Amino acid sequence: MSVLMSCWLLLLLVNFGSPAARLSENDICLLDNNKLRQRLKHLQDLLYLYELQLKDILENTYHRTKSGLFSGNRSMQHEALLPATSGNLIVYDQVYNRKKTKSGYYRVRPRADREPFLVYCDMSDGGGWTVIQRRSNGRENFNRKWNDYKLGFGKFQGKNDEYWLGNDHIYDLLARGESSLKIDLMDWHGERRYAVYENLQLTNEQDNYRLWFGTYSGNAGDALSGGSSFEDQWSASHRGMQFTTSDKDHDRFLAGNCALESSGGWWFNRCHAVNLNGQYYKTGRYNGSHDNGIVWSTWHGMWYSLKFSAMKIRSPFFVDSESGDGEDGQGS
Ligand SMILES: [Ca+2]
Repeated sequence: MSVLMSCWLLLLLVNFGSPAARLSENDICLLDNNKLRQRLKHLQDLLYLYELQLKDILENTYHRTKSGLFSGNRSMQHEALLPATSGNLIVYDQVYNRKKTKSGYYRVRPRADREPFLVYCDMSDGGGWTVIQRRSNGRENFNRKWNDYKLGFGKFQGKNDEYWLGNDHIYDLLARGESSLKIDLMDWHGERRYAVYENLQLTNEQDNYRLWFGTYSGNAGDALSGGSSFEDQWSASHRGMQFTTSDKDHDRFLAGNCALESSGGWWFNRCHAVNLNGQYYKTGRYNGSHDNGIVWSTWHGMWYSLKFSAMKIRSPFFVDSESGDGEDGQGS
């Protein structure tokens, strides 16, 4: 595990370094000090996250439980690590019992010292997904403050209910081990796109739930990284950003609070290329003083608000051998 992490860190550092290496000396002189400082901050954020992760790995036994998944031979020790309730289905149970399990709300308990909570488990689309965010009808108000985003809000009953699972819950789910993020999107013509990011991570509340994610794949475009140009990435990449709400400003927009302008809590930079917690417009294209819709900029731009979004996570070690049944219409 630690070897894997080291190799990935190396790869990231190389990637961060490569744009500068391609620039001519003249171009490098044109980069102002501010941009260079921001890039340094990015690298410091990375270093900080990896120090946290390394500490986490050294203090826990994730490597042992993961290797157990592949052996196909569950030891008593492995059994003892399974949650006591109907389960955190992301990592363990569904690998073995998925055919018996339908999509729906399940009570999970990623941390033994915390109360269990309800999540929607999406067993279509390959199965094993824990849905951490959903927008589908605009009934839920997402323009909320820090504490609501921390603890979660919305309804956890019907399969079309809207909610934010809560930054503390998401943090606890992600702390169990490496997770992939899949984002399902749909526009007002019923067209669907998706984006997958490897290795989704959040830091804890002390660090304002700073976001990290790895390699992108999908057909919606890599909007979480801010866009294709260096300028766009500098101002709108969500990588390494802390969470901001209307009452707690941790964004990089010095003249104001991005959450106020964008009508929801998110990992704002100055301000965003993605905001899935924005205002729900029932028209697609919208106008306004701010681009505050449900935005995925690399697909429909900043002035188109999507009809549907769902953010969902699962272990990258999930054995994905079946196709989804598509019962929620979220499949790619
Ligand atoms: Ca600000």
